[in-house]
Amino acid sequence: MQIKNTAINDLNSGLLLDHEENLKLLSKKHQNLEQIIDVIANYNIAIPSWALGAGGTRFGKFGFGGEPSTLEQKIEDIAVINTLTKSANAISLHIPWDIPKDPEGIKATAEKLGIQFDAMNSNTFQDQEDQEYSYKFGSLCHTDKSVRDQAVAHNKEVIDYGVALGSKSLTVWLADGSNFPGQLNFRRAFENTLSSLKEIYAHLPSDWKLFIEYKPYEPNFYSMVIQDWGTSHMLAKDLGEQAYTLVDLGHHLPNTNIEHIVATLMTRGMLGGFHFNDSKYGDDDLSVGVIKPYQLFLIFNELVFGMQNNPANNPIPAWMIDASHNLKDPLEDLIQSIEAIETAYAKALLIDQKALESAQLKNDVASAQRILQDAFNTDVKTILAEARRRNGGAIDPILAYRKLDVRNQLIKERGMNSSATGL
Ligand code: RM4
Ligand code: MN
Ligand code: MN
Repeated sequence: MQIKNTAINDLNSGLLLDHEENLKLLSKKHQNLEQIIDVIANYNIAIPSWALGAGGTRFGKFGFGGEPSTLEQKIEDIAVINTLTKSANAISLHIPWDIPKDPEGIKATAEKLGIQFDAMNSNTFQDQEDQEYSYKFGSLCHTDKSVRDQAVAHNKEVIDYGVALGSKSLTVWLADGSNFPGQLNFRRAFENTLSSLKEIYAHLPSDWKLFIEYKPYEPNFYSMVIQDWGTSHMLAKDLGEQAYTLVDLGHHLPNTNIEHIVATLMTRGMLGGFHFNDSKYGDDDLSVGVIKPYQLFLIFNELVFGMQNNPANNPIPAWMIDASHNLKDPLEDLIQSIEAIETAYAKALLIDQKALESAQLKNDVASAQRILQDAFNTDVKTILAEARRRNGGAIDPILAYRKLDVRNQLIKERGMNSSATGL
């Protein structure tokens, strides 16, 4: 299903008067409003190919109807999100969940719909039917060299798919670890992982980046080989200049100060990518901003500061939503996540950095807090709406999605029982 621009214009026209009034009020208050609208209008977040259908838990899965069952349909769904929000112009593929069997054809479909290929993701956390060795006891860290070789070969293959599609990065997330004390020799597992990663890194085209994602627990509950940002950073440093750490918001123990991690990585130019989601307990993969919007704002404060004060040349991170949808329509959920990310970003851009610096230098704690909270408490809905409108997107994307009856159209096209690949 494709949404026509005229349909969006029609829907916008009913909201335009109020919107313009709000915009006038806001521009009286904020001198740098134009600049902020511009940043948000140029901001894009990649959508993972595995987040367009129903996510499940180990207890079950409830379908939505009209889920995309092919890669082409997944790209079409992302194009729907992008047409409404103008902020999701890329797809991130997980191999082998989404193998581009005809890369040229897929590339052409994506191009036609204005979608690019973001980071490629390898999968050595599940066994596939045709696979010779099992990853039950790990992949890149495995005690058996044949298993490690198989996992390395898979990652190289994922890079090759990415090259054919025009992607520029590979994200490696490993489930490797142990469930029981004594099961794994930590140091041997680390060294095996490093040497496997070195082989993968050697296969990386010179204009590619390698992102190393960390996670403290799950699926292994006693130890994970890449448990934290420090381990990821050590591996990336040993690999070379094209390797970076990737922060997934759900991959921290409760109450971890993630904004501090972001700042520390950026001082060394080592923050390569970001996976957005929200959580109450662990890797819950809830829609972004539903539980801890203030934390997200504080993270964006560090990102904004890091990008504006960047002696270590941290590249602009690769942004991706890594959430799962058990209850909400995945497309509505992704639109809500995009709005939450852009809300935090716009609020962080409203922070009076000069005033904050002067409060910090004077150790004026109360003022520092007030400066942050003034920005956080500003309603930025109009900024987001204006950024979308200028790009031809919807003033209110969820409302437009519902008025255009997208889910029912998709069910008509694809049937009630079509289901998407993924977790
Ligand atoms: C992991 C991790 C990876 C994602 C998989 C599906 O917990 O977040 O980024 O690819 O889940
Ligand atoms: Mn992730
Ligand atoms: Mn995760």
